[in-house]
This record gives sequence, structure tokens and C-alpha cells, in this order.
Amino acid sequence: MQHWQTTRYKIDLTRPRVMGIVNLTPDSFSDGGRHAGAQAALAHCERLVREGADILDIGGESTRPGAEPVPLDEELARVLPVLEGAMSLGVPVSLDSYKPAVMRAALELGVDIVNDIKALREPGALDVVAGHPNCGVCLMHMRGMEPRSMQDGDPEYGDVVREVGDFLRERRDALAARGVAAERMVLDPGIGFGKRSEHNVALLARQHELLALGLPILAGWSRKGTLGRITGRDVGDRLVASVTAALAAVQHGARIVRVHDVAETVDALKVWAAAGLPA
Ligand code: HH2
Repeated sequence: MQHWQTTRYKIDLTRPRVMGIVNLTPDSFSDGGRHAGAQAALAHCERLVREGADILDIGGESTRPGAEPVPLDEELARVLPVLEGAMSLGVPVSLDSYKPAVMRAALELGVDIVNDIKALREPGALDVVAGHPNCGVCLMHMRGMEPRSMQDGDPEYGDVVREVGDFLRERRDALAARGVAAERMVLDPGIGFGKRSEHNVALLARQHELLALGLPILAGWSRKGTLGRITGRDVGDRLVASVTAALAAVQHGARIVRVHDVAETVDALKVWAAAGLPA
């Protein structure tokens, strides 16, 4: 699949795309609180677009291990004004939420993509996306259903890449059975979601195996804990590690990378392309 069909845009994936992260949460693991307030968040969106973001991913609830869920009203109040403002910035706008009611409200505004860490497993979520004529959707793997407890009991897998692949195939097929075209879907191995570092690393080194599912891959490594464990660096000091992981993900076949540090990732991908590496 060389493109991603979304509400307003058919995103060309013949070159890798950068999804810029906009967290409207006081407790996100790396940039929590910095963009609280719609004005500040929109200024951040504008900056990411200037820096070369191809997509903006806007979320109102932190999914770090142990994070408390945000009530529906609070999440709607956080995300809707920012989604609405971001819609006029000339790039596709993605909602990062697993709540069907938030998805529905965002799609009513005309948002382009639903990015769901639960891969539409909440009751009613499949209906919202299947009931829309053409929004894009990102289906992500997470062990279990709750970010709060996903790391409990030290996650174990037999073959993590096979198990994540089986999960993503099942979610892809569930959506296809509801009439959603394959060109609207991308798949995400869910780095850090119910996985130990060795699992995350295997999902990078063997990420290309997931290409057998026939859909584009989106990878989110930015500032995550496994990079801290590999480098020994705190969350605020993982820029080089994050950019390197994004390039490695592209090398292994990802077509979209979800990042906080847009300018640096865009630069790296330009050099990557100039060097004739996968682009
Ligand atoms: N990671 C996070 C949130 N949403 N969505 C996708 N598709 N893939 C990811 O890897 C992913 C995601 C967690 O990162 P972040 O948004 O930076 O932190 P927080 O959840 O604490 O806001």
C-alpha cells in the first residue's frame, strides 16, 4: 500500500512521513503539561507544521504505565478546540484516543485519522470508524486493555513479533469485515505497550516481518523507556536515540514515524533519502 486514505487527504507513502505528537495532558511521560491550554497547544501545532510535520497527532490522555484515565468530558474539552484549530493548518489531523465518544465528536469536526492504542477494541469503537466513509485509522498493539496495568506481571511472550502480528491481523480483518477499505488502515507494533525492552527491541530488529500483513507500518519510539535503558539517558535527553530509532524503523519498513522532535527527525530523513537509503 503506497498511500493512506484519510478523511481529507490521501497521504502519499512513497516517502516516509513524520507524525508530530501534540499531548494535551498534564501528565504525559515526556512533555506533560507544556501545552496545556488550547492557545499554547495550537502554537505548538503551528510550530510542528513549520518544522515539517506531515501529520499532527493530538491526544488528551496520557497512556504511560500507571497513568490515571481522564473522564470523557475532560478529554473532550481538551481535544476538541485544538483539533478544530489544527484542521486549518494544511496537514492531516489525527486524534489519539480509544474512546468511541471522543472519536465520534472528532470525526464530526472532520478530523482525518483515528489513532487508537486499543485498536478499536472498546465497545462501539469499530462502529464509529466503520460508520465513517473514509477516515484513516491506526491500529496499535497493546497487551491487555488498560495502559494502567499493561506492564503488570512483567509481560511475557513466546515470540513477540509473531504474537503482535497475529493480533494486528485479527484487528485488520475485523475492520475489513465491517467494510473498511485496507487503504484506510495502518498498523503499529505499540512500542512500550505491555512489553519489556527485549520485546520492543525485537519489534524493531524484526519489524519488517510485520510487512507481510500488507499494510503500512507506523512506529512510535520517541523518548520511550527502552531508549533510556539502551543509552542510560533520562527522558529529556533521548533526542539522538529517538531520531536513530526512527531511522531504524524506516530502514525496517515503517512508513510513518510518530515523534516529538519533528525538525530533527525531518532533517535526518532528508539525509537518509539523499544517501539513497529507504525513502
Ligand atoms: N505511543 C504513545 C501514545 N500514543 N499511538 C501510537 N499509534 N503509537 C505509539 O507508539 C503511541 C501512541 C505514548 O507516547 P506519548 O504520546 O509521548 O506519551 P503519553 O501517552 O504519556 O502522552
